[in-house]
Amino acid sequence: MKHHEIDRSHDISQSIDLLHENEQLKHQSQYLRGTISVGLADLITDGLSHNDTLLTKFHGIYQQDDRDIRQSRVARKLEPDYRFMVRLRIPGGILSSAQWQEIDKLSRAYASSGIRVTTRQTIQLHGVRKKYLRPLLKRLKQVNIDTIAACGDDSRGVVCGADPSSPGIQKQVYEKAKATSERLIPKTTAYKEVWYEDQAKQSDTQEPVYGSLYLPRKFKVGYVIPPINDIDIFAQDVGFIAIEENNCLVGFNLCVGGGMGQLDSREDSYPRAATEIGFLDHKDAPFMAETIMGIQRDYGDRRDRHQARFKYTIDRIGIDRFKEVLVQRFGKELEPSRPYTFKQNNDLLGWIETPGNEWQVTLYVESGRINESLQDKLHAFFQLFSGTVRLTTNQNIQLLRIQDFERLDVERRLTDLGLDHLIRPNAQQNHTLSCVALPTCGLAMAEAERYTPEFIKKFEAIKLKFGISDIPINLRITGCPNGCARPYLAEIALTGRASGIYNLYLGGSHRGDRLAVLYESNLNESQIFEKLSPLFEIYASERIDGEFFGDFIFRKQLIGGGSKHKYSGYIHQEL
Ligand code: SRM
Ligand code: SF4
Repeated sequence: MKHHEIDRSHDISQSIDLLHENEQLKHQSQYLRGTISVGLADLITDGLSHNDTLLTKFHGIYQQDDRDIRQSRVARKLEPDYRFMVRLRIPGGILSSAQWQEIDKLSRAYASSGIRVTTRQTIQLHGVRKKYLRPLLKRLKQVNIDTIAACGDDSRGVVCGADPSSPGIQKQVYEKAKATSERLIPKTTAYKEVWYEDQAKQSDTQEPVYGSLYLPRKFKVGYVIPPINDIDIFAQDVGFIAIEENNCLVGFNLCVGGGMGQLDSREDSYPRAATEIGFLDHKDAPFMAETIMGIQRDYGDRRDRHQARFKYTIDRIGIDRFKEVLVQRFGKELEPSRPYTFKQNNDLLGWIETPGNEWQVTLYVESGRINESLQDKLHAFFQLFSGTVRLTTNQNIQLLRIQDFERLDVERRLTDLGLDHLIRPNAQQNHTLSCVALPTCGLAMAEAERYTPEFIKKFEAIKLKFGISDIPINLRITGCPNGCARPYLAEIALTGRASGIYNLYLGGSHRGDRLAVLYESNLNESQIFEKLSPLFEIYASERIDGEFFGDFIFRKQLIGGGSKHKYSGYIHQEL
């Protein structure tokens, strides 16, 4: 086999009828067309048919309804208040100022609740009416943005970390992330047909890599540049850790099989930290990502969607067998992993000078939510900003490539607009993430984004009581166990179980290299603080200088064994 050929020898040979119904739907969808166009033309309902809502996910579009008013609409015998969430594809989170300004304009014209920066460094526009979907996507196209594969059983937005101290390496790694995204996105012409009404000639082989069944489940790829593990590399299905030598990018350490989502109700469902399996030349990274995606395509579970993520495939076939298949398909062995160090998994804050007399500054955005008033201020700011924008996987915005002579001017404008406080959030805010949850997320069991400001205030008050308020603690809150804010890598995490009730996880690290462990289930707010207070008290008096909370309770073995995941030690020890 030639090095870059795709081996389809393990193509699905099982009878389609035996597979999960979503597999049958994909197979019959004519490469993701379904009847979406017919549904868009049907103005009697604001929604799409059930099957089409599954297919639009592959196009980056989710049908949702406002859960705050769901019951009252049912009582009035009205259909749910259907609206769509549109997730953009922005590999590596990089946007020009002009692109930002257009997204800002479009969100005002077509969406209902501002802009949301996601934990995979892209933007979601919520509350888009069905009739506005096409106009929105056509306008996005004009600024070279699409939404293909932002959701669905395919390779999702490829994320990319940042290292401002080394812009050359950062640029190279970003180019890899972009190339990987282009390589892994579905090639069906259905997207153009449905959204741009462009009747491009259908090629004979619509999906040379995916085939008609696409992947068994979502698949996530990320690139990171040590020492900043901002993207949480160990949460990715496939992770590339940049290795530089003498200021040159030489290659990547490869991690496989990370994933956060779990079902509390199933013992065989668990978060998994990716396993580091070796080193590869930087040129091979996009092909490696495609090769691994091919293995998941062919070996992933297509009957049970709860066992279909790549992490379960790896655990089922075994890491050694996986490596054998990988080497066979990749065409060469991996080299042993090379040394690197992670220092943190949150964003670098404040003004940072980058080589070449340029600056970057990070604007903290609470839970990634850009509400109307913040959006207005940013609108005014961006009209005079010509640099580059980077969305971060910690839901923040970084302004990049600010020339030395522009810095004071940018700083003054941020201050005049009342945005300077975003440059200096308090340490706890910058270490807190939460997911969207209610009212839009159909899977939310408890509040997250809307609850976070109130929770942080009380959390900080308890920290103050024990004299540890100046020590940031990685805190993550999600409205359900799916883990969209990567809670199982936090020092303290709450995952929603029911309204006001959360599971409490403890013991992740500040570097994102150790999984947290379930400490207690089904706690309300006061029970959460009752559990945390004695731990904060011991931490305050017994910690070693500079020791973070997660490391402390891990060292002291204060965390129980309630978690389903098999490993709670460090994933990566410095080589
Ligand atoms: Fe997520 C499903 C929001 C990052 C694991 N996620 C959802 C849905 C689409 C709910 C649904 O299926 O109906 C949520 C839409 C809510 C809404 O109203 O907007 C949703 N996920 C998000 C975002 C917006 C959270 C945020 O606050 O930023 C993130 C968008 C990322 C993006 O731009 O692509 C988001 N989701 C993640 C991450 C974090 C990551 O990838 O780094 C994870 C954990 C990593 C992983 O995939 O294992 C994650 N989301 C899930 C899962 C669990 C998957 C699993 O393996 O079990 C679901 C549920 C599912 O797929 O069935 C889910
Ligand atoms: Fe929704 Fe759960 Fe993801 Fe939060 S973690 S956005 S509640 S699916």
